[in-house]
Amino acid sequence: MRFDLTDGSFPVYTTKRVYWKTAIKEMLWFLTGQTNIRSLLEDNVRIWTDWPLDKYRKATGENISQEEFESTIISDEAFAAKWGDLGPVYGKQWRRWVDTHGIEHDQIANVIQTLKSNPTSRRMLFHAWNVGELDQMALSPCHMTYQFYASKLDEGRDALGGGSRGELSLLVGQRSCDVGLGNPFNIAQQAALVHMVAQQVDMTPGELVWVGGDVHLYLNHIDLARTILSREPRPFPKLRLLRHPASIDDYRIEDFEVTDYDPYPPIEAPVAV
Ligand code: THF
Repeated sequence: MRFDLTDGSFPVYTTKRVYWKTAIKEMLWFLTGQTNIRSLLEDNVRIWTDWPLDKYRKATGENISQEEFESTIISDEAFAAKWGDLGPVYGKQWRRWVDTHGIEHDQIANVIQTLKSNPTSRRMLFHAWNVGELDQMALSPCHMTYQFYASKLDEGRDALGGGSRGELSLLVGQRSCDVGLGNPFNIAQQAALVHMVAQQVDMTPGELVWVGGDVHLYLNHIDLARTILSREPRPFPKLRLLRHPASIDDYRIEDFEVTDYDPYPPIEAPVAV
């Protein structure tokens, strides 16, 4: 799939309401390098609870409710450390990939540095599929490779407007995609990432190109899919960043302003664990 990100276009699907703030909060959480669901829950994001909850129930035999599990994660730091961590998932690999010499690599900082210093590089990517650590992850990464590409570098700052150095695009390779629940989130957050990184390197957003490997619809999402197919898509909303944070680490959810979002009603569906 290809999504035009020029002129502030922000591909949040309209055929059901997508909770784009939750999706962006998840992206900001990845960028912090954290892998514990505690800070997500403090931010009222509950989309990762099912996996630690399932593990807790199986390990203890206790049939604790989701609400009680979540409130204990928030109130009890030791409990959160023991039961809220997902292992070396996205945030760890993005910001602290450990190589065979024990050296940590901040893949995000490296990409941004290269976009600033050598934007024709063919190595501007980060990857989450750390083969040696897959067995420690609660869930192996679904979206894996993020490769940036800068074009229109020679058009001069005035052609693109706003003193832009060029146009920034992103190619995402995703091995596994839950069409009903995950994909609307993933597309919105990946588009948001292009807007953020472009701002950090003085470029303008170009295109999000998304490649899915195993793209599946769960059987208990059939009604959701039928409803979505019965709806005529509306134009995508616009995204504006209200502030110019000093670095990729300084974004807050309040910095994202989405306008002209006119979705159809939300559709609830269960997530497969
Ligand atoms: N596993 C499966 N089976 N599907 C996924 O989409 C998925 N993810 C993450 C990890 N494993 C996955 C978790 N991401 C929702 C959204 C994203 C998720 C998990 C769940 C979800 O339930 N969304 C609802 C409500 C959101 C809310 O609580 O506000 C929705 O209607 O959008 C894909 O990365």
